Amino acid sequence: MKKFAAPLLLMMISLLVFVMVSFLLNSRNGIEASADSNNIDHVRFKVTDEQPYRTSYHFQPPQNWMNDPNAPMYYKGVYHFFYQHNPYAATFGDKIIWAHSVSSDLINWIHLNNALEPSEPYDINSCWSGSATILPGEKPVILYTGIDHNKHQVQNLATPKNLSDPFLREWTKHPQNPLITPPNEVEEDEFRDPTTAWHGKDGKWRVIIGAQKGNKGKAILYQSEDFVNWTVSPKPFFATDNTRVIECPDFFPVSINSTNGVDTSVENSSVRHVLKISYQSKQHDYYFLGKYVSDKENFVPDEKFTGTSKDLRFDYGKFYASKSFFDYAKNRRILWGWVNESDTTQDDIEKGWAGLQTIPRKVWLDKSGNRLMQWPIEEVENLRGSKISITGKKLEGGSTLEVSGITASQADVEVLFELPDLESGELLEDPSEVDPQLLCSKPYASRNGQIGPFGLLALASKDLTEQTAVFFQIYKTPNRYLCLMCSDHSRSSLRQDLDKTTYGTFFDIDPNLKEISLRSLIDKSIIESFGDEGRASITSRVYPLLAIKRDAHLYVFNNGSQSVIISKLNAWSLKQAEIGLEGSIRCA
Ligand code: DQQ
Repeated sequence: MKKFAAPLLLMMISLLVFVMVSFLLNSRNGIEASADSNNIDHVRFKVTDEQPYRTSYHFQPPQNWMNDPNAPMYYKGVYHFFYQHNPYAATFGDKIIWAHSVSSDLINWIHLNNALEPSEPYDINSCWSGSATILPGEKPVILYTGIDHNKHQVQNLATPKNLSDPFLREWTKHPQNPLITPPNEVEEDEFRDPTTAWHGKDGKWRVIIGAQKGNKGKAILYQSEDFVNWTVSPKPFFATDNTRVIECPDFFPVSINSTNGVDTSVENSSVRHVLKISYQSKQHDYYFLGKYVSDKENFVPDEKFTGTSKDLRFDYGKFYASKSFFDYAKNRRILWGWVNESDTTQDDIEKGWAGLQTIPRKVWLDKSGNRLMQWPIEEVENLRGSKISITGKKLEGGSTLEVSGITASQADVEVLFELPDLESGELLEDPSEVDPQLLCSKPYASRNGQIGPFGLLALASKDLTEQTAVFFQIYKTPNRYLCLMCSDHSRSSLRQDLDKTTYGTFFDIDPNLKEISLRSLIDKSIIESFGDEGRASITSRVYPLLAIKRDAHLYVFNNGSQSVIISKLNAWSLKQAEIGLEGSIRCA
C-alpha cells in the first residue's frame, strides 16, 4: 500500500490544484458576447473580468443558484433576508439550503453564514421554503419545509441560538422536529412552504401550508397554542381545481383606508385579507382579495380563480414564490419576489449564477378596493446619482426621443405622460375575450393604435436593433376605459436562444384620467416597471448583446396616431449597492 501513497498524494494535490484553478477561473464569471451579427445564433461567451448581466443594485448571492425569498423580517434594527440557495452550482439542486443576509436599509446587504442546511433525517434532502413569525417577547422563529430521508415533505421549527445577536447568525433546529407531517388528504411529496403564522382571537396560532391532492391545489390550515404542537383543520383553508400544487402561500391583512401595512394578526373591520398562491405549472403569483372568516377558518375570495388572464397577479412578468412581511419599523408591508432567468441553463452555468430578487416593494390596497398597489421601497432612491429631466415635450405619433446623460444600463426612470381625450382610444367591444399578453405580442410593425403604444425603450442599442419596449395603449370599451401595459421582449436581444415571451396586462383607468405614469428600474439584465403609480407591474429579464454598459441607451417613444405629451420625466443614474460578505463588503 505504502508504495502507492506518494503518487496518490501527488495526484490528489494536482486534482485539488486543478479544481481550485478552474474554480477561480469560473468564479470570475465574466461573460462577454462577441456580437457577430452575421452569425448571431452561434454567439457564445468568453470569460472576461466583468459580467454585463450581473446586476448592480438587485439582491444576488456572491455566486450560484438562488430561488425563493424566505422569512424576511425586521429584528432589533436589522432587516433579515433568507433565500433558497444551491451553494454548489448555478442550477437548482438536491441539497438546497437557507442562505442568510442582513441589512439596515433593504438595499445594501451583508451575506452571513448559511442559516439552515440539511443535517437531520427530517431535512436531509433539502431545507425548502418557509417563513418567520415574531412570537410575543420579540422572539423570532422560522417554520420551514424539510425534504426528509423518504423524500416526504415535513414542517420543521428553528429558533435563534442567541436572541441578543441582532444578526441572528445561528439557528437551532427544534428537538421535536418534524412538527408537522403530511396529513392523509395531501400527497406526501407536495406539502410545503408554511406561511408566517397569525394569532387568532382565541389566542391560537394559525399557519397555512401549500399542498396538492390529485389535480387540486390546497392550502391546509394548522392551529397551535404553543407553536410546537399543531392540529390540522378538517377542511382546507382554500382550494383550487386543476392547478395541481399550490406553492408558497402568503396570507395577510391590508388596511382599507391607509397605505400603511398592518401586522399579520390584525383582524377587524378596518382590514381586508389577501391570499397569494404561487401556481407552479404557470410560474405565476396570483392573489385574491377577500374575507377571512375566522370562526369558519376559511377565506372567501371576492373573485373565483379562473386560471386565465383575468386573475389578479402581483406582477405580470417574471416574478414567483413571493413573500411579504410587516415592517413595523416603517409601518409598511413589504413584498419580495424571485426573478428567474430567461436565458439557458448553459448560460447560467457559464455566468456562474442564476436568479435575482426584485427590489422590495411596498404593497397596499388601492382606493377602489379592487386591487393591490406596489411601489419600490423609498430606500432605493438613496442610490440616485446624476439626474436628467424633460418637461412639457410633445411626442408626435411615430416619434422617438433619446434620454441621454444618465447611465442607461443602471437607472431609475419616472415619466408622466399627458393623455389626449380618452374617447379617442381604440374600441374594444369585449375585453373579456382578449388576452392582454397576446395583444401585447402583436408583431411590432403592426402595433400602432390611437392612444399609444407609448412608453420607454429600455436597454436599447443606439440603432434600436435591440430594445425592450415597456409601454401603454389606451382602449375604450362600451362601459369603461382600459390601459394595456406591455413589456415587449421580441427585440430585447440579438440572441435567438432566449425566452422572449412578451408580457402584458389590462387595468381599469379613471374616466377622468389626464396623465399616466410609468416608472422603470433598469439594472443590466432586469427591468422592473410600474404603471399608473403602481397599479400594475411587469418584471423582465433581458440579455442584450449590444445594449450593454455604455452602449445601453434609453428612449421615450410614441407609436400611436395621437400625440402624447411628456409632462415630466426624471431619470437618474443609480449607484451600485453594497452587497458583500461580512467584514469585507464587496459590491454586487
Ligand atoms: N421552491 C422551494 C419550494 C417551493 C418552491 C424549493 C417554489 O419550497 O415550493 O426551493 O419556487
